[in-house]
Amino acid sequence: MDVLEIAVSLAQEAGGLLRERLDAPRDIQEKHARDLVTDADRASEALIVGRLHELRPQSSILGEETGVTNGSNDERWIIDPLDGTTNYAHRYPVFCVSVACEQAGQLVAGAIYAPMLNEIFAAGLGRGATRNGQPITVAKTAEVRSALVCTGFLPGHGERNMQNFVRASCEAQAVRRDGSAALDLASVACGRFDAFWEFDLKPWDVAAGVLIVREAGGVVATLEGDAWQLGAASLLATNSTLQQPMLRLLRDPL
Ligand code: 2AM
Ligand code: CA
Repeated sequence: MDVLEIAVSLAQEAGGLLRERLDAPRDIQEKHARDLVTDADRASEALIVGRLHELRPQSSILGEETGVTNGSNDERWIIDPLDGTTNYAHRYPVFCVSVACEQAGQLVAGAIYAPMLNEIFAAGLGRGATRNGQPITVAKTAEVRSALVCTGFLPGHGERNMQNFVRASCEAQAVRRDGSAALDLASVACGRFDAFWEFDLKPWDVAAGVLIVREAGGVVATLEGDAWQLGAASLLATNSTLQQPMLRLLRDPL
């Protein structure tokens, strides 16, 4: 299996586990105020990490729940075993597994699986992006007033994004706040959303989604308009045409 096939297979297997456990009684804890973790997050990560130890024993791993596992080569897997944990805890079916592979510091493969939507998004560097095996591209929307845009709020740090949320609500066709950054990026990649932005996301929230957006013809930048890189403090993903209009909108005073 190549790295893209591995990413897809791990995301699907872990997503199946999340789906199976969704209706069972769950153990839900707060890592920090309003930042949840469930037994399903941990089981999903254990499954993925175990498989990677078998399939890619020399690689490093960065997982949301287990942190860093150092390997001996320049390959690193970046995993969110359950993106959208708050949704999952409430049985709102918008959540996913995100698996990305980086080689020599470059994202080369990414997969996002949303089990309740039965959607697998995938991309390989230079190989395009797909949804359920079919090629996808970003939307052609050219004006903010025709755009469906999406954002998110980090638990406990919502104020920082409130003005942006108000501006976009006044100017765009509509704004969504769906609670899974990885799936929000996948939705930009397949043209459901025209733009997505958020502050302070972690590498595991976005690594796979950024590659999928880029391979679908979209553009990812920071909210300052700079080149985005893993660990950046903000992220704006658009269909490219809307990048400058969205940057202006999110900067302009009300
Ligand atoms: P999670 O469900 O994996 O925690 C919500 O807008 C997005 O923010 C989700 O992708 C969510 O991912 C993420 N998120 C929640 N808490 C976070 C934290 N403490 N740091 C970074 N991202 C977080
Ligand atoms: Ca998570």
